Amino acid sequence: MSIRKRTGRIRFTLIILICTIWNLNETLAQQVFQPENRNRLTKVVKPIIPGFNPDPSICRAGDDFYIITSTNEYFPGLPIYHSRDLATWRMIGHVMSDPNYLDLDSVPGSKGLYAPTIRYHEGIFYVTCTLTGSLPGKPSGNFITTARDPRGPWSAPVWLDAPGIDPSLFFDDNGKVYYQGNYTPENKQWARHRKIFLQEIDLKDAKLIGPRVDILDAADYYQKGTIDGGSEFGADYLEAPHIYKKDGYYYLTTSHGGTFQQHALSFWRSRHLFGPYESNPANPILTHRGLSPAFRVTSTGHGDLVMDTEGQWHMTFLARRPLDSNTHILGRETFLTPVEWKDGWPQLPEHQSQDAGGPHFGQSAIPRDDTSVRKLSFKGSRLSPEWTFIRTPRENWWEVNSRKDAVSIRLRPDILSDISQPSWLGLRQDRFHAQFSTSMKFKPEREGEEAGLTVFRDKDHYFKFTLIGTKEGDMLQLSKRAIGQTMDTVISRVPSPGKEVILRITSSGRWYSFEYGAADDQLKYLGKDVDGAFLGSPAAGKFTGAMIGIYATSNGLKSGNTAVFSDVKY
Ligand code: 6LW
Repeated sequence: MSIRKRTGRIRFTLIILICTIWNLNETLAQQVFQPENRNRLTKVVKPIIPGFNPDPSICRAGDDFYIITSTNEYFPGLPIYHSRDLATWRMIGHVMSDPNYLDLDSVPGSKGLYAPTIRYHEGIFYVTCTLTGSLPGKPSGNFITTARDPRGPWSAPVWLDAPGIDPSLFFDDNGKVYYQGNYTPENKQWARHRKIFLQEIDLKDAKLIGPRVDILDAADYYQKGTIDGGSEFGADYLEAPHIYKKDGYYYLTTSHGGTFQQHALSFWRSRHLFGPYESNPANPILTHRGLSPAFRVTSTGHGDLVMDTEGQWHMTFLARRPLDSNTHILGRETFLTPVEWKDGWPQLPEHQSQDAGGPHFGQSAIPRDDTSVRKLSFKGSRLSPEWTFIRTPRENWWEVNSRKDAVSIRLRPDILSDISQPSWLGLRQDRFHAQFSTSMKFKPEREGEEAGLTVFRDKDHYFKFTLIGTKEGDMLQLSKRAIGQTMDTVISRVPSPGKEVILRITSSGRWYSFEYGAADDQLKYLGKDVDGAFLGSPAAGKFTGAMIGIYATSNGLKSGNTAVFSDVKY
């Protein structure tokens, strides 16, 4: 190639390079702080409570902070997380852990317990929440429960004559207490039209009293280009109302746009509790709807404020960490941000709105949340609070064996793809790079008896990694169920490696690997880097997130067999 030609090519490449850098600068420049982007937390990447923990509500009792989140069809309901530094949070129990108080029988996936509110007042903790999707004649709707100690016992829920969802409480300094929630107006102007109402509540009798007053109507903002950001969905689903009092003003916050990409959070204020409420000119103060749906944190909204002992305010909120614009395996997680007050309005701290990084996670950029694996112990007679059931267990089909540091679960007819209560115990998948392993002792006594591990999103979306009795003998099998399938698809199977086997599941973003063997250092793959994006697809587990669990079933038949799981590490 002639020198002339080579210099020409080098000059050409240089020009391309300069243009690219120029463009890059441009895009980054665009992402550097712009006042109108003040409502973005583009620097926030880590949840304070990772994994399926949506609709967080927070309160303070002295130096102790407590957060509760919604749990839909899972039991126990409404986990309570405790912290003293707002950074490290530990699950200390649940608000709804008595099967007599929480009836989730036949509640469909993503129904059940919706967004709760926790408040602390004069030595008592109060929780309000909504139970949806109950069978006719069963308890459902809004309820209130109380406790002196957040670890429990919590009182039996008292069901309230209140419409809608997302109930909250406000303790006014005149000693009166007020209930606020959202509801669908009879004469709704569009399907997703909601209003916020306020009514006094008599806590002694747990009854709403006095007039029920509408204090906010989404119709005032529908397609008006204010809180909706010009999107037709922006004023949808006005929900998650909370009221606070500060400097003589009553502040009302709500979320709108729905809990996914259009999610947004706004504030209103009034000198009078029952309004009228004026809208914050900077609304919404938090939304990532203007960012790519593949941005590393999306769906920000559903917030609740708390003031710490130094008078600094903080807001917990939900958000999602997509793997790509259509894949949200971990579901809605709990985040926290400091909040500043300026000109009588809450706002996000400026430094949170400046962006130094690229728009989203490529596979390589998935954050290596804490990837350490710890041994989970089975001590005493009870399971530790993290272990979760699908719906309310109505019989003791599991048994903790402290001596063996193991748990045994009985095979029962119920299966994962039914709206029932299977012999399944799960933990929230709370990191993109997770590893769950166990030593399982199990031998099918006849065809159809099955036990092993699962990655479960809902009855239509799961992986099963199980030992199963088949016509061809006992098999170790990897299978999956995805939307539209009427039966599980077998991905791979091998003859059973024996009565006692180590099973291990490892995730790396959307890829899941399944290993088995006699010892940790002798494991073989039954499936390597199997695509699990279906677990995070829009169709999967609308309001929930992926759960990793141990499972046993007799697939519809009667059985007296059990499976024993020990040496569980996660
Ligand atoms: C929650 C409500 C919501 O009550 O979903 O989409 C419900 N928004 O705020 C369940 O998470």
